[in-house]
Amino acid sequence: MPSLIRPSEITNERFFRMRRDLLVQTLGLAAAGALPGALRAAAPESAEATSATLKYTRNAKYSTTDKPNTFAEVTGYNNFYEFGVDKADPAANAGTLHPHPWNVTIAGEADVTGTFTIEDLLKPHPLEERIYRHRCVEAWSMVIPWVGFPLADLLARFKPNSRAKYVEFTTLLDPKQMPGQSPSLLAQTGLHWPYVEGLRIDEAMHPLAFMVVGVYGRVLPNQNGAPLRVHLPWKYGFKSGKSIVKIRFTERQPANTWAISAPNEYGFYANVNPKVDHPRWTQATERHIGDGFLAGRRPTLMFNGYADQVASLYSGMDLRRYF
Ligand SMILES: Nc1nc2c(c(=O)[nH]1)N[C@H]1C(S)=C(S)[C@@H](COP(=O)(O)O)O[C@H]1N2
Ligand SMILES: [Mo]
Repeated sequence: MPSLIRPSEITNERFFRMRRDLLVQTLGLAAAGALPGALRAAAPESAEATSATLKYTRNAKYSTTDKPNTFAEVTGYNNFYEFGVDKADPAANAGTLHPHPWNVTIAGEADVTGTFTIEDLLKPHPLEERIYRHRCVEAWSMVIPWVGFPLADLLARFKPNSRAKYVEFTTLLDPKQMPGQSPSLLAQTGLHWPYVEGLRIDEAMHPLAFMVVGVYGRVLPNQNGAPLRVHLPWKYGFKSGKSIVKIRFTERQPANTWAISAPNEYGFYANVNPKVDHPRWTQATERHIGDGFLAGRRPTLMFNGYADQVASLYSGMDLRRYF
């Protein structure tokens, strides 16, 4: 219960929004297509119309057969605190982000380091579409048709050395483009910028780890992390850093933004696990965005349904301790 764990400002905010989401579900508003704010303000038709189409092939092997969420849901119900804390905020506010031109710095324990244009980074990689499950730590889920390429293919080009045990991903820091980073908003979000996430190198090299540049066959909208974001479908969404400007290979486990803000609530691993609850809510079930009231909550699957592929990465580990 929140009163017992002295939640920070940010966790209060999250708790408030979760309760509101639950309320929405309870009232059946989502069923009526009347999800307030978030989904209605979303769905900017213009985003669909203006974003350039991509050339890609479908990857059935790594795609779920679950029905994808709509374009409106995927681009209108987002977490991207650099643009505000409500689900509709990123779609409404991310127009201030300029994803072109864009550079990415490669640093740390690798033979090839330096700053590269995004064109140089993307050029060698054929794009594919993968329909992935997406599970937020706030116990909601979606199914999203991402376009991108294996993260491993990108990382391998920099020849990480034997000390590269982890990879750190850093989001752009620029309060002019990302108004949620201005100091006056620190109290509201409680997060320290830039947003940083990290993976163990074997997780990053896993064939499911995906470097995302598009969604629904189109260039990634700003609110989804343009021009470059990662997605690890077996982990809670917060592991998937958006609008990445730096990739650093490290010997030590990187500190990640949410774990810094509330280490008892958000761990480094963040593997989807129905048996390890968040201190303030259950992870055993989830609300699937777009499901009607009558559908009820869905059971959460171990590793978000990807256990066959990824469980071996964690064999012998106590997943309650390494949550
Ligand atoms: N830079 C940055 N990356 C971020 C976040 C954020 O606030 N800032 N939110 C994370 C969380 S909690 C989730 S669930 C996913 C949401 O991705 P989506 O909006 O494309 O669904 O992005 C993740 N990456
Ligand atoms: Mo999330």
